[in-house]
Amino acid sequence: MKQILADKFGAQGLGAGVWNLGPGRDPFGGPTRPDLPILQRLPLLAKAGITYVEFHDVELPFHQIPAAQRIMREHGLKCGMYTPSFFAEPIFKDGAMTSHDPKIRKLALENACRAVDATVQLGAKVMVFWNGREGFDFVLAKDGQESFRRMVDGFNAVGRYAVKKYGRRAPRFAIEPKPNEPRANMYLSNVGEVLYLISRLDPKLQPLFGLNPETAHSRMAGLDYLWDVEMCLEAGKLFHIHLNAQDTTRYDQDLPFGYTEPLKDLALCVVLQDAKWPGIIAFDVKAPRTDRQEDITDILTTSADNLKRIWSKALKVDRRKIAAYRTRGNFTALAGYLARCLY
Ligand SMILES: [Mn+2]
Repeated sequence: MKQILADKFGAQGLGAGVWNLGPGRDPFGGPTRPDLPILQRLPLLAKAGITYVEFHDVELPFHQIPAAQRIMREHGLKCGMYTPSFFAEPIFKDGAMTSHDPKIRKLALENACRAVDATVQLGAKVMVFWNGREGFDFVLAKDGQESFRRMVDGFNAVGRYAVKKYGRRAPRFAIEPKPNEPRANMYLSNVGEVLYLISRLDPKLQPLFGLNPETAHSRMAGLDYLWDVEMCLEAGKLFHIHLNAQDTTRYDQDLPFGYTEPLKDLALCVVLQDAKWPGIIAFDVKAPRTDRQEDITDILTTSADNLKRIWSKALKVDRRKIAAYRTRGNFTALAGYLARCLY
């Protein structure tokens, strides 16, 4: 499968996170499968056709990088991105960069800087920020204006650290918006909000910052994922993508790519092809609790297979026909044409 996909996507290959192959824990129940050690998940990812693996700092701490790299070399894996997790540790329960406590904000910055070092060490070009606990559950629990300025200060500080230490080797930073979960209301909840934040950063650092839009996160907010991606492209800020599927506005499901809205996924592939998207096509999916251990990579192979199929159908979509439907204002007919291309 890897060979077929490599032909399709040139040198880019597919990406996925080690967390995609978890033990099946959810907020209401414990694991349903063995909690496979992170390094043992790497061969499974490779076997499922993944080229670029992604890690949180808690999954691959700095001192374990050499061990991971040995296994990655053996299996032809590269690191697609690395991300600090400001959501797992109890100390960050009310946010990291936006915490009221300056000591916690300092700790957040230290974690972020260590993650920059790990990203460079792993040879990844992108570090993702998903600031999972930045936000509020109760109104007036935080001063929103002050919180926003703290994020500006925090991201500026990380950017300055990366440039000072690594110069042109500094990774690019992709902020991943999400509207809610775990907080009732999250800061940086959508693409527009992140673009605004970037516009407020130190102008010298702004080129380092972009986005990692995720299908499920846009859909949870009731927003259209394709428009979110188009906004990133228009701004020159599409630095990474996390593809999956989501069953309407509810908790984050991380379903296989292509499952719920294949027609929208076809349109997404058309846009990525026309934009000559040079980055990795990465999945952020979650092996469901009901899948057995021996079937744990079904979530990846199903996503990859759907992508492969939809991508090749998108290559055949006649762009001149789309232009003609647009000119004539025949939008329902356009929808019908896309359906014929798909089904
Ligand atoms: Mn994600």
